[in-house]
Amino acid sequence: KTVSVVGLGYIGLPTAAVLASRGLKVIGVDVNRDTVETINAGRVPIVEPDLDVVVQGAVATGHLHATTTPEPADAFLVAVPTPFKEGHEPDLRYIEQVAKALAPVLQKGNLVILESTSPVGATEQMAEWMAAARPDLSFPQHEGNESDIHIAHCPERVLPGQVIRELVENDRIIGGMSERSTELATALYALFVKGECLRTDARTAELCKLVENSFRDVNIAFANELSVICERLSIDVWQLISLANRHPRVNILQPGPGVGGHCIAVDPWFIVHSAPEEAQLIRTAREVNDAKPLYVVRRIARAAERFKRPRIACLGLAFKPDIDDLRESPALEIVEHLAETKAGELYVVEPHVEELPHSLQGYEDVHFMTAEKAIGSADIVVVLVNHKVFQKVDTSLLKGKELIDTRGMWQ
Ligand code: SAJ
Repeated sequence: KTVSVVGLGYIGLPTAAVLASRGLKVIGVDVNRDTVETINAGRVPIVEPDLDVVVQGAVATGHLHATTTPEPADAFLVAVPTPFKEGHEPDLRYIEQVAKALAPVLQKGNLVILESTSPVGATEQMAEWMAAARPDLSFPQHEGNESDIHIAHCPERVLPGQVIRELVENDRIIGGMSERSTELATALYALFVKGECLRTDARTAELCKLVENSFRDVNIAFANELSVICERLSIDVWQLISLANRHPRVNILQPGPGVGGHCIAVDPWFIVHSAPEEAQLIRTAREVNDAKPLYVVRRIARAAERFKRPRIACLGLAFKPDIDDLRESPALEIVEHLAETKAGELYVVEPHVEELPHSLQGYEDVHFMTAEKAIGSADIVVVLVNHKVFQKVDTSLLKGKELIDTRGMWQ
């Protein structure tokens, strides 16, 4: 059997490589020629632990090859981005492009799985785009219907940094547009998933993925709101949370400088967009989390008022601990803001990257350095990411410095 994985990014490439390592013939498709060439050379264009070894093996044994033009296959697995447009409206243009690009190579009996995190109704919409281009084939219309093409939504749920392990171990939601679609998709995932494959319909699967990330967003917003309340009341939020969490039914998450990444800060908006009147709490949580970086900036500015030429150490730029991913990072947003407003001399530390990101280059008073050097020379020390390497820093260096610890690392 041949499986084609369309979109070779953070989800598609690991999935393609794992399928290939199970002995299937895998055709990877991506519009980016560089990505395709890199993969065919047995290398990986993204940073993810263990991915390089799996891809290299899959290419070397001939089980995985990448191309920019779709080829016929038995099953297609679509993992392309679903960003949002102005006004938080979901942007399905990449799914539409894939649907139109795959339509010509579809054959009777094919299974098409949408893995991209999508608003409710996107899987049906994808089927409609394909059906419009292939009037000679029948597509599932409603539950239980027999059709030439089978379609399912099986949302990805892996945590960046743990992708290879979670791809295999996590349970999967399998939401077919028909019973037969669910059955065929379950059989495909059973080839490499050790977790349980849980069956449902496509719309429930779509909402389920959005709800998982919204659950986390709402809970982080609760923690972030507590941190702001505690600041007003001069109470240590970290102690408060650890005490409250000793209750058997309380489990408060950790406050931080805001919520980053491309999932948790995006997906709740898809729910808000589908049900704007009803999704009150989910919308407010997004607003609370989005407001946190500027709150931290104001707090740093207040501390800086005491110094004539404040020297500020900023520890961490990544969107969460122990990764090198700076995209949609609240830590980076905060430092960019401090640089733009000339808040002081900025000593920026990010041990997981080689140099300052573009957005911070060209400022006279922004310097890239090690944690020890930054803390040693600063008046104000701001913890933005609780990287493991920072926990090894000698905390006696902090003596006499003003500490703003957004992650509670040294509290
Ligand atoms: N964060 C906090 N406090 C916490 C936990 C997280 O401030 O207590 C912040 C992090 O620092 C980060 C952001 O939230 O900025 C998101 O980090 P995360 O580790 O919670 O999640 P992601 O975005 O890396 O991955 C999530 C996961 N979803 C859930 O845990 C419900 C992952 O399983 C999904 O596959 C992924 O989104 C996705 O692709 O949708």
